[in-house]
Amino acid sequence: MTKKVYFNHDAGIDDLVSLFLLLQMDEVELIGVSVIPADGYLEPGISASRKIIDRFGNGAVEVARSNSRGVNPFPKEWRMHTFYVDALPILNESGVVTAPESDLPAHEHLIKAVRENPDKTTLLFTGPLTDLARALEIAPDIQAKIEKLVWMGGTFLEVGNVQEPEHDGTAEWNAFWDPWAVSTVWASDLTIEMVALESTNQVPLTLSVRNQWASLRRFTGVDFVGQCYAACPPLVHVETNSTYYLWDVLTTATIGKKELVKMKEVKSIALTEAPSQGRTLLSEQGRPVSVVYDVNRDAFFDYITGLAKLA
Ligand code: AGV
Ligand code: CA
Repeated sequence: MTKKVYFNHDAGIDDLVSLFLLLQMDEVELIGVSVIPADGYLEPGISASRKIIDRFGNGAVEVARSNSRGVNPFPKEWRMHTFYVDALPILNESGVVTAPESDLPAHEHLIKAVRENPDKTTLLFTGPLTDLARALEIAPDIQAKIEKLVWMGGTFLEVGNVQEPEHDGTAEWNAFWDPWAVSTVWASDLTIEMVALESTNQVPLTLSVRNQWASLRRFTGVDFVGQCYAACPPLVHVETNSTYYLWDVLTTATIGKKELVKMKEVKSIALTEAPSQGRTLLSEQGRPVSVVYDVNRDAFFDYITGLAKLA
C-alpha cells in the first residue's frame, strides 16, 4: 500500500535533497509540498521545489508558500544555500517551470490536502513546526485524518546545535526558530516521531561520503545529490557550528525504510522561555513521543544512494 505523504520543508540543502528522494520512493505518494522560509529563502525555495518536481517527479505535485515567520532567525550564510540549488543547471535545463503553485498559504494548503485525502496522511516536517501549529489552531478536526507526524527536530541531549547569544545551547534549531509551535504541536493528540540530533549526529557529511557520490556521478540523481551537498563544508577534523549532517535526509529515509533506525517511546515537554527556548526535555509530566536514537549508518547511505540511482 502506498503512503500518502504531505511534506513541509524549509528550503535548506538537505530539505531539497529530501524532496528529490521522496519522489523516488515507490511506496510514497506525495500529496502536497509547502515551503517555510526558515533555514532558507522563500522565492528560491518555491522555485527549486517546483523544478525538482518537474525534473525528478511527474510534475503534478502542488507547492504552497508559507507566510509564517519565526522568532529566532537562522544565520543568513546558511539560508543563502537555497539560491545555489535553485540555480543548478540540471534544474534549469528545460527553461520552463510547470509544477503548479497553490494560492493558499502553506498551513491552509496542508489542511485542504489532509481533508481531501480519503486516507490518513503522514506529515513530514523537516523545518520548524509553525505551519502545523497554525493548521491545528484553526482546524483541530484534521488530527483524526493524520496518521502521524515525522519531524526532524529537537533533541534530548544536553548539547543541541544552537549557538546563539542569550541561549544555553540545549535546543535544536528547528525547535528554536519557533518554540511556541513545538509547544502547540506537543499539546495536540498527534502521534509524533522525532528524528532528533541523537540519530542525525551519526550521519555527518564527510569526505568519504562525498567521494562515494562523486564516483557514481554517471547516475544523474547521484550527481544531483553531490552537486547539492557541494554547497556545504564536510566534517574533516572537528565538528564546528557549520558542520553539516544529513538531518532531513535521514528523517525522510525513515519514511521509506523504517528498519534503518531504532526508536523508543519517551515522554517530553517543550520549553518556550529563555535561556532554553526550543529545548525538548524528558519529563514524566510530558506527552509521549517516539524518538529515533540510533541509525544503521551504512544501510542508510546505501539506501539513499540506491534511491538516487533510480532517477
Ligand atoms: O538543525 C537541523 C536543521 C535541519 O532541518 N537545519 C538544517 C537541516 O535542514 C538547521 C541547521 C543546523 N545547523 C546547520 C543548519 C548548519 N550548520 N547549516 C545549515 N543548517
Ligand atoms: Ca530543514
